[in-house]
Amino acid sequence: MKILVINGPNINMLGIREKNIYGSETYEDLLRFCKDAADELGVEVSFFQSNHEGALVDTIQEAYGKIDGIVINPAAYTHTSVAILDALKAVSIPTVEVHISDVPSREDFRQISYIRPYCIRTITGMGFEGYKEAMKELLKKGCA
Ligand code: CA2
Repeated sequence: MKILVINGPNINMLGIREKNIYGSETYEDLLRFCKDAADELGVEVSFFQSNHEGALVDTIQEAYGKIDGIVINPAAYTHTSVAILDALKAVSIPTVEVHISDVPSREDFRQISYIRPYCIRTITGMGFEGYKEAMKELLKKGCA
């Protein structure tokens, strides 16, 4: 029952700027929130954040055979990265896509998600709570 929470570029800057969009809590607050949620749900959780597309791909590949479910917020790479989609397909680990902000109500360029077709669910606009919801979804589907 192991879940890996992956966050993409600039998520480590949460709480510093654009508080009106992403809230005032920091990346460390997000980690604490996810750890508490995982404890409550009885799952093991690990974390990875990077600003580099290749590092995200490497981490997804390394999860093969070790991780039961992935919660991923690829941040800006959501809207550009075929490489992250291909990595998820390659490892075939059940995955939920999460976005802190309400992406559907934002700019046109954010409306494409390359990973969405692969993911079992996409959660947007729930803030940190979306990560807990994603873990619950993986549990519900018997993935983790
Ligand atoms: O809503 C989300 O979670 C996003 O994945 C966040 C990304 C954005 O590119 C996606 O379209 C939606 C941005 C990550 C955080 O960006 C920050 C920018 C300034 C200050 C703090 C964080």
